[in-house]
Amino acid sequence: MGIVNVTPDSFSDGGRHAAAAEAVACCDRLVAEGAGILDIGGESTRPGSQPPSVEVELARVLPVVRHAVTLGVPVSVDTSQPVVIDAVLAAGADIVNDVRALQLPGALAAVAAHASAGVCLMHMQGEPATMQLAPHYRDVVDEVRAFLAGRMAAAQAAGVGSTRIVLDPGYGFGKSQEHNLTLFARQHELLALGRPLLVGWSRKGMLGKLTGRTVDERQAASVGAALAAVARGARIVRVHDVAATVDALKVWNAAGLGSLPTSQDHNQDRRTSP
Ligand code: 8Y7
Repeated sequence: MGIVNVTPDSFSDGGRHAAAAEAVACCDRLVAEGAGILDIGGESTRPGSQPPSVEVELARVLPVVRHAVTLGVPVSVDTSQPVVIDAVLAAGADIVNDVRALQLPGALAAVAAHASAGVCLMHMQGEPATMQLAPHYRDVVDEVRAFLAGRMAAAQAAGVGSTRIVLDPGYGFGKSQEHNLTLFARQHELLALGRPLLVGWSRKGMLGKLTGRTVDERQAASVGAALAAVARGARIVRVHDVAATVDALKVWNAAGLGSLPTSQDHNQDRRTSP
């Protein structure tokens, strides 16, 4: 899954049009590099950020979605807003990637109304503006698993069948370095929920903490994290550096490491798996 950001620094129309043109070019480039899914986002959810208005978010993403749906890969939109969900699915987007796991009023119904739409339900503690101030868990893996189970049940109750759902532990979203690493070490436990895992480590702060690299220097760390995430059962990796990640996964698969792990495989010794 290749990341396409449409978040101009400038709120002027000029900034918005420039950002849309850049995002359209980014879609083309990521598909050429081998992305299997595009993830288009108009809300920065980096720690400390405030959400834009729904109107601004929609004006950012809709023109990019209209282009992306012509490229022959599934299109995901990173949003929490029911109005945006409804508009992008009507425009032909395939997946809603919601860091708030469809908790905003009307979000479940908006996804349920489009029978073929998929959804990624992600765990986050708190909200982006404040989530990194004091993250706290009794047991991070148990709490993330219980949250995702609850959101999956809510989605199913609203009419979103389980085969439409993928789950995401939400690395970096209301989690300390220790929380992230504990969750990563035990990521395979989330496979017990019975749905594919989507994982995003690309260029995130914890890779900076591990390597001492600035955000622009984290490509190698991000590729390493993507492979490690796949080794721990991730089926979809959300990345900026698509070409490098695709190359790494080709080698991974050629080495026979590519078979899709199940929770049962992970409960056995991995070395004895066929
Ligand atoms: C994730 C995400 C971001 C993630 C899913 C960033 C929108 C922060 N991270 N969505 N979005 N999972 N599903 O650094 O980990 O890319 S934004």
